[in-house]
Amino acid sequence: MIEIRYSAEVNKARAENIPLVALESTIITHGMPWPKNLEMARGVEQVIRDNGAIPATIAVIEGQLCIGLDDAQLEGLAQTKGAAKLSRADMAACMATGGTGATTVAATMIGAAQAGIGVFATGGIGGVHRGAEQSFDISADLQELSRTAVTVVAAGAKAILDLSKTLEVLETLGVPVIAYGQQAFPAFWSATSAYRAPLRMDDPETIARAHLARGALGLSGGQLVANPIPAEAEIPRSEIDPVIARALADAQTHNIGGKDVTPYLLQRIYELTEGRSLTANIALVRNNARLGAEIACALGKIVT
Ligand code: PSU
Ligand code: MN
Repeated sequence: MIEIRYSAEVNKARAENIPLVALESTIITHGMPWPKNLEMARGVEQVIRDNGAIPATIAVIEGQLCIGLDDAQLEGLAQTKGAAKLSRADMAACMATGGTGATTVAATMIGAAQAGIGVFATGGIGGVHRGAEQSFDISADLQELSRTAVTVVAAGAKAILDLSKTLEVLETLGVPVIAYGQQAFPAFWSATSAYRAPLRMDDPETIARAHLARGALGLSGGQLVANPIPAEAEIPRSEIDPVIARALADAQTHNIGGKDVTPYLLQRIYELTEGRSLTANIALVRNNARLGAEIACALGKIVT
């Protein structure tokens, strides 16, 4: 029988009506190197607890969809080499075959929705890759945002993507893109980009109300909250742009394709910045976790 397994901490939160925030696991297995990935995962969970909510890191472990991981599971996953990267297309297959895999933004949204969790915090979403007019490489995260009613807090889309095309596709799909506290759409390692976000909100309560208003209108799909990286952690665009260009060129030289593109680019940028991209990445995920917890708490107050 295929079933959902809740961690003890998540079960307790469900029983006591404490707000939950979902977290993805691909960022742990494919987004950051060991052992920083484990340190990040533990730290981000703690940020959520410190802000009045309970974290639910989502993954498929030996065929079970796990909503919330205990510390041993978190450590095990962080050390697993070759864990599958699961999106909408492969999550059910992984469960059916008893496999172990980490959930991307798309798959984490599906897991969160199944568990009745309305808010999810991560680093950056997948999007439209540069050169997509040739490669057709568009992340399934974008479609998921248009289908599954979860509010996703991210630091915009990674600057390795084509931000303009990513915003266009989100608009086509009817996904609200809400910049937090500013008008510019943030670009992951940098707080701003050349693009305006279509919407702006300045407090968690408004975001929570907008989430509920979508439900009241019967709209499928979630919201993307684009929360800029804190100023002190930012890598200026003038510094990160040439690094991104170099990483993209290397990906082409080595013929990297499909699911491997995003992990390859993140690893290459990590090497080229001598670890600075990782420090910034951790700072922005923590910042998103805090906002995610605030939105979850605001949602809890309105609903109960
Ligand atoms: N952001 C990060 N690190 C990551 C990812 C995003 O800082 O590892 C992952 C997320 O899980 C996201 C996925 O859903 O990359 C997108 O992959 P793709 O482009 O193959 O859809
Ligand atoms: Mn892709």
